Parts: sequence; structure tokens; C-alpha cells
Amino acid sequence: MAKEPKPIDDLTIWDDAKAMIKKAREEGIETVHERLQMQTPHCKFCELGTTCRNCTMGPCRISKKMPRGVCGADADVVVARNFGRFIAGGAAGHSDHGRDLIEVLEAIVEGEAKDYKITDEAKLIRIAAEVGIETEGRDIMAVAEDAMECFFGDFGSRKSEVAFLSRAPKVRRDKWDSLNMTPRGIDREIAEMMHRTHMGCDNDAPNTMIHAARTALADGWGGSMIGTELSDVIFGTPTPKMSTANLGIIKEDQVNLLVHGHNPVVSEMILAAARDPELVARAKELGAEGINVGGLCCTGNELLMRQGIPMAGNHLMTELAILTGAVEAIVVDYQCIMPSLVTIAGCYHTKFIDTANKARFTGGIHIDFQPKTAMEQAKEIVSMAVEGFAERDAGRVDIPCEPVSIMTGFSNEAVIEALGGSLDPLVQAIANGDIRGAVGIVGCNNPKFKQDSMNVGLAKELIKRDILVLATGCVTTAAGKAGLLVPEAIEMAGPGLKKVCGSLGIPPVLHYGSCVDNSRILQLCGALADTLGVDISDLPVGASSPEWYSEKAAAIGLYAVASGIYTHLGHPPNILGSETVTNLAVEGLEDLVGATFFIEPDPVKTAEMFDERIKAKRKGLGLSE
Ligand code: XCC
Ligand code: SF4
Repeated sequence: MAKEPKPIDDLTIWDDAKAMIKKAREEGIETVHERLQMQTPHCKFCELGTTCRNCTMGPCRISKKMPRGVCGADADVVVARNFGRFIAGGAAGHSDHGRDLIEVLEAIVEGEAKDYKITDEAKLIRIAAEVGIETEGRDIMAVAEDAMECFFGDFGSRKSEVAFLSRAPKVRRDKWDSLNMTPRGIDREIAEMMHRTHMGCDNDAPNTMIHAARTALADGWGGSMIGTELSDVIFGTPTPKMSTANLGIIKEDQVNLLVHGHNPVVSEMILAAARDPELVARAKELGAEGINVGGLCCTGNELLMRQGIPMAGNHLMTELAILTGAVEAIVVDYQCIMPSLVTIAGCYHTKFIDTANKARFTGGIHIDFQPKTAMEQAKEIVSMAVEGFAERDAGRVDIPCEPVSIMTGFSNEAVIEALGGSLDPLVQAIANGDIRGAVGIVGCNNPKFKQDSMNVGLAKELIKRDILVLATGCVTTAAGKAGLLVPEAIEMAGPGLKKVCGSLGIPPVLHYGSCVDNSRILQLCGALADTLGVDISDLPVGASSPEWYSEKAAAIGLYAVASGIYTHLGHPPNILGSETVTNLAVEGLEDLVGATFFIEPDPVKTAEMFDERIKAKRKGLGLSE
């Protein structure tokens, strides 16, 4: 028997989302919410993490009645192995994205990518010097070539640690060394995780978990950090700027093209092509006022940070954006792209265009995007969107709201500049208690949560307590829609935060970029710890992914914890079937790395937990609570 659909008010906190879910139901279009309902209840074994499919003596399900798989593996081993592979998946996603940026840099160096260039030469020189490359008086392309070799090297097996580990405090690196947690090579740790979790290898759950942390660290201080830094080098380091967010950024009188996915290599070129005078003229010929490029998810964040494009929405808005009926094309690269988008695009005139050979969608239009032919291909894609304008059915267009203002572009470089050239004023503000601490709220939506209720609820609770919030990933649009990403939001902050942000003219929630850009937060923590002469685990900071869903988000959470940052998750990963693994995650890691996970679905309680932690850390540093 079909289940009653859930009341729309229970699914999301946003009016634009509610209007589009209603429209979907009226038009008989299925979304993530109906599919979740169909999949509920989920398989209990899988939820607990106690299913193993790693060999064909199985598959096995571990329970009280059947405590061991055919090979003899118990719940601890099975849960740890599954969790390890889950982390490897996330680390692979971020890091393969990072590698794609190195390949573009390589193509630039070899003169094979005329449409890309080194935009921030000063940053390239700075990061090259950081990883030990000679930069004095050298040609920029020679420096770029050495940087490219260094970062390619980080993926291999010939190094004892990845290059950017130099950004972590010495005490932290010593701790990693003593725990066998130092990430040596990015691909190496991921491949080793696959090896360890093959039948008959690592059958000691804590040992598997240590390697999971090493794999995650290879992501945070390796693959993701390379992705962020080279994106800045190639497309420019973000600076503060204003933009807008929500489905209202989709314009009735324009050709609307939404970019979705993660990698700026494609979306930056799409944006440039959308400014091509001939394509704009063609759009006008067809009756449009212009070409509007809007962002979804993290490739949206990348373009928002650097180019100030408007944001249509986060993860749970991707299906709904198409429901406006005014989207001519949705252009995707990879990660977090629901295959259902192809189906929904097919219900409208919307063209679904995929661009990466490693992320193809049956039913999508595939353009095999290459750095060498980037602009030509981007123009071909934009042209498809423009021609699509003529096919739009005006009677089915419904753009449910007006956009809200947001401020973006807070790279560490921009923050340091705003502070007058060093981190000292921030350290001062933390020391005197105006800013009591900082929490990064990152990651996704998940239809198991009322969309953005936790993301927004937690941010509001924290700034009230004079805790600065850094937002990345899909939390960005959530915070933006809630009015938290504008300087005026200081009215929602506590007195200290209000004073500091007010004097700088910045919001109490700073948009720090996409998900790979959580590496910016790691770098900031490393720099703060070094300034104070302490470990990252001594800082009054925290991390949270309230509504997370992806393997990547789990990898981020684990590298945060392994870096010494107390980390909140709104719901647990599939590990509860093992007491050993669960206790390690929420307790045991404290002794090893100076931080743990905590799981809490309520935003107020979560803020209280962070508050307590920050009090304790402030006390440890000899500061007022
Ligand atoms: Fe994906 Fe990065 Fe999560 Fe959003 S936050 S749903 S991982 S797009 Ni990264
Ligand atoms: Fe079962 Fe062991 Fe094979 Fe897993 S590895 S499927 S627990 S026999």
C-alpha cells in the first residue's frame, strides 16, 4: 500500500522549497522525499554497519544470533572495515578533484590549455616556497612546474608525508607520527585501505580506524588542500564580495544555466563563455534579456567565492530548481549530483549536460570536457542553453521568491588582509573573550532531516554565544537564506561578536568556500595554534556537519577530529553495530588525538556542548570563560 506523503511543512524550513515540492506533487514528479519514504525502514544490518560483502563466502550479516561471518569476522571487524572503506570513498572524491587541478596546472605549464592561466602568481610563489621549492628570481612557469611535480608526488608512494603537512603544528605532527597516522601519499592511503579491508588482512578494529584517520588526513592536508590552493592559483584567491541566494536568483526573462558539482575547472569556463558577446546577442535574439549563470552545491560555492555568482540552492534544492520550469540547462561535473535530475529535467525543457568521463549519466547529454578545448566546449554548452530558451513553456514557469543578499569570499588571505596583515587582532579578540571561539559548520542536506533546520539552528545558537561560525559547502546557502551571511546579521550575535564583526563590517557567519575549502579552516587552525605556541586540540574551536549524508562529509569529520578538532555530527555513521568502534569515535579518540566526535540531533543541545568545550579550552589557555 502506498504511504501517505509527508506534510510539506515537515520536510524543509524554506518557502521556496515548499512551493516547489507542492508543484512536484501536483505535477506527479517524484523527489528525494518520496524515495526516502519508499526506502524506509532501511535495512537494520546496513544501518548498524554489520553487513559484509567483501567476499563470496558471504555476504554475511552479524547479529547476536550470528556473531561471526563465514570467515570468522566479528561485528567490530566488519563495522571498522565498512567505515574504513566509507572514508576511503570520501577521501578519493576530494583528492581526485585535487588531482584534476594539478592536471590543469600541468596543461598550463605545457602550453596545452590556452583558456586557463595562472591568475594569482603571488599565491603560487607563496605555496611553492612553503613546500620547499626555490622561488627566488625564477620564471613563474618553472615554479609552477616544480609545484606540479611536488603535488603529483603527494599522490604517490615515495614520500614519508604529504607536502602541506608543514602547515600543521610540530606537536600535532609528532602525535601523528607516534600513532602511525601520518599521511604518506594520498593514493597510497586510499589503496592501502582497500587492501586492509580485503578478507584476511586488518582484523583489528582500532588499527583499521587509525588507518581510516590517516586516510582522512591525506584528504584534508593533502588532496583537498591541493584542490583549494591550486584553484586559487588558477582562478584567483577569493576576496569579500556581495551576491544573492535562493531560487529567486533564477530569472524569468533570462536564459538560466545552473552549474552543479564540485570542480571549478568546468564551471569557471561556462561562466566565461556565458559572457561571450555573440552568445549574449543570440540570447537576446531569442527574446531573453541575457544569460544568467547560477550555482548549486560546491561548484556553485567555488564560483560564488571567486566570481560572486548567485546561488540557486544546496543539495536538496537541486531537484527543486528544475521545477521552476525556467532552467534551460543544468551543467554538472561530479559528486552529489542526484541521477534523478536527468528524469526531472526530462519533465521540462531543461537540458542535463554532464562533462566528466568519470561521472556520466544515462540520458544526459555528454560533453567530454578537456582543458585543451575548454572555451570551445563551454561555448557549445552555453549555446545549447541559449537555444533552449525558445523551448521554454511560459505557462509552467514558477519562480517562488525574491533572492536574499549574502556576503562571500572569505579566504584566509582575505581575512588576514581585513585584519590589517596578521592574525594578531583575531588572537586578541579570542584572548579578551569578544570572540569566545569558532566553529566550522560544514556539509550537506539529508532528507532524513527537515532541510536546513539543523544547519541554520546551530549557526544561530552559536553566534548568540559569541562563537564565530565559518560556513562551507551546502551550509552556505542555508546560512545565506537565513540572513546570516550579511553584516547586518550581527544583530543576531552576542555582544562581543557583534562588536568585532561590526567594526570590520563582516557577518558573524563567514562563508569560507566549498567542501574542499575546509582545508582553509585546517590551515587557519594550524596558523592559530602556531601563533599561540599550542596544539590545534588546545584551541577553543569545533567542527560540525549537522545534516551530512556523504562519504566525503565523513572524511571531513574524521580529518577534523584527527587534527584535534572536537566534531559534531547530527546523526551517526553506520557504526553503531560495534561498541568498540563507536566508543573509539565518541570517547577513545580523545586520548589518542585530543578530540572526538559527538552525535546530537538537537541544535540547542549541540551549541551547549560546543559552549562547554570552548569554556574548557579557554580555561586551558588561561583565558576567561
Ligand atoms: Fe555534497 Fe559539496 Fe554535502 Fe553539499 S556539502 S551535499 S558533500 S555538495 Ni560538500
Ligand atoms: Fe563474510 Fe568474512 Fe566474506 Fe565478509 S569477508 S563476506 S564477513 S566471509
